[in-house]
Amino acid sequence: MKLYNFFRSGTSHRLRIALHLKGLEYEYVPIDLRTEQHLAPEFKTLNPQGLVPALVDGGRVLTQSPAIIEWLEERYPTPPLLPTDLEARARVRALAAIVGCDVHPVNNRRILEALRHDFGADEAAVQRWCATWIAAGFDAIEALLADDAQRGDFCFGNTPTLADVYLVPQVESARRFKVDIGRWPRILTIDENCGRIEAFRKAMPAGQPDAT
Ligand SMILES: N[C@@H](CCC(=O)N[C@@H](CS)C(=O)NCC(=O)O)C(=O)O
Repeated sequence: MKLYNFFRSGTSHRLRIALHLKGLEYEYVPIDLRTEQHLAPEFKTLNPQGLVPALVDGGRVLTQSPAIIEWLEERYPTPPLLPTDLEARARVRALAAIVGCDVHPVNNRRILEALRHDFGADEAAVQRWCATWIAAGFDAIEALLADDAQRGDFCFGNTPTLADVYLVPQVESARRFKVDIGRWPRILTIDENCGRIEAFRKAMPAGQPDAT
């Protein structure tokens, strides 16, 4: 498999975590968002949306990290990233969706570029924008975690699930935008617990070949 991705991209980061948790090898193909390689015609033949990540498996091109991660889960079910119980699966997916649907999309590079260039936002305003949506998502996740009496060391139970796969890159991004994670003690502890697992460590932005 070939993973077209960027070290600092949260969606790439979450896909790398899922691949490593599944014990799958891949070739790392860097696509530099800083030089807008993702908008070049060569990359757009893989993903017409011009967004990373894209995963190429044989002749198949997969795009959209939620779809790719669900595909991995179905194609390589062990170890599972979702619990077996139906309600539990919905809960884990809901936690992941807070990040995947409600926090990450509004803080994406192209949104921030539009704020800067089309709406006159300076860096302080951009930082405030990102911090606002991160805090809204993290407040909700923290409340859901507090409400789960069965919870162990992770977002759900005692092994990493899809929810942790989404959460950890968002915590990384929050740190980059100077958001104090100490406001959400359960999220902070989960991030520390994930940091002890090799799959999460291997996926960290700082350790990727294009990290500069
Ligand atoms: N929903 C898509 C979003 C992908 C996405 O937004 N990727 C970001 C990096 S995290 C990107 O390529 N941004 C380029 C840009 O905004 O210009 C997914 O989950 O794959």
